[in-house]
Amino acid sequence: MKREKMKSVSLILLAFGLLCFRVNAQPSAPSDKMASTETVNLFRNLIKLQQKNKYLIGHQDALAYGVKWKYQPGRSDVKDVTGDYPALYGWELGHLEVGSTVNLDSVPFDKMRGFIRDGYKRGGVITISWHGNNPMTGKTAWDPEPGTVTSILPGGNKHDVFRKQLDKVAAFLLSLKGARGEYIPVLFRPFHEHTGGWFWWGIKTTSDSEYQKLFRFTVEYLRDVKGLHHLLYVYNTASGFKNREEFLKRYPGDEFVDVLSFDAYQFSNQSADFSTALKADLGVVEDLAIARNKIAAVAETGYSKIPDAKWWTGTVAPAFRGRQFAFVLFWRNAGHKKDKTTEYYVPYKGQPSEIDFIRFYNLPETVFQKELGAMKIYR
Ligand code: BMA
Repeated sequence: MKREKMKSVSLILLAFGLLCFRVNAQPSAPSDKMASTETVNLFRNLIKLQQKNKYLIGHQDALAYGVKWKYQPGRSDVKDVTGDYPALYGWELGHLEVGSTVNLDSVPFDKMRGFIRDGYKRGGVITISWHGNNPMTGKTAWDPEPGTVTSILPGGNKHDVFRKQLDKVAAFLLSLKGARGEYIPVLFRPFHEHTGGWFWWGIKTTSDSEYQKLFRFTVEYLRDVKGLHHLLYVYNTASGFKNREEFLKRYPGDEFVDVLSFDAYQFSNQSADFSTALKADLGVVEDLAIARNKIAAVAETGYSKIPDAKWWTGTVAPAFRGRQFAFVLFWRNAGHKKDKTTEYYVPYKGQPSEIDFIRFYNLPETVFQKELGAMKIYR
């Protein structure tokens, strides 16, 4: 062998060795050591996706309704505008825990199960949140009554109530199956925006250690008692944390979490400020996710009614560019609501930001259904 050739062969061997060492030193695996094959594959493929600086685009309740329509088979506002479905579908369990057949936004759970199967069949990813009623007072999730979390943890006088609620959540999640009888993996996102004070699990009423106990209890109950192994657990703060320490203040630990995320909404017309803040928050989460071998994500975002015609490529895309994170979920297109307010977070046909959303769709880093389907994320 010539000297030059020997040199390049040994360089290749060295690179291969280093690669093996990296993989062995930090294997990417979900927190649940018994996670199903599809769940393990989803976890690994989302890590790979974020390493390529690409991210899935998601929409809450995408297949159930949009602005001025409800329950039209196959329809989605994202599809009306781009010709493609979102890659990630967000669904919500609130009121399942009290035995209701429809969720807090009137989506029947039977229909939801069908939509989840439809999205999964196309190769889409499913994420589920839970605005559960306060188990102590029976009021809504937005009832920050002191003592709630203590009362539902083991030893508390509402612990049995909470366990029964988790049984209902487990039963629904266990009813999500694909064509081969396999469980449909779910990015489960309970007790979200916990650094805000508006929910019963939030900072106003729940200490850091109570929050950690609640999260750990929930994971252990679903995983070890109910035997669910198709969940990836999402840790989800509100926005505006200053640094890693603040973001991790209530973190239950790597053994209980797969996704590090936050929620951030734009409320004023200061799009540039929002973009800067979003970029900063995501930077903190990205660093932590890389260091801990976790998935990073923006679990909810949006600018209701999108009054800024260039919001997608002017505000969102620049905040996300070059960051390693796997997905972003835009909140629901409720349209005109019973309480007389209007909310929607992706454009419908004719909405002023429609053209810009198509530009956003065409960016190399955004992944919608067609591109995701070709990736075979569960294999
Ligand atoms: C909020 C609003 C509410 C909804 C809740 C739970 O942000 O969209 O209308 O009930 O989320 O989905």
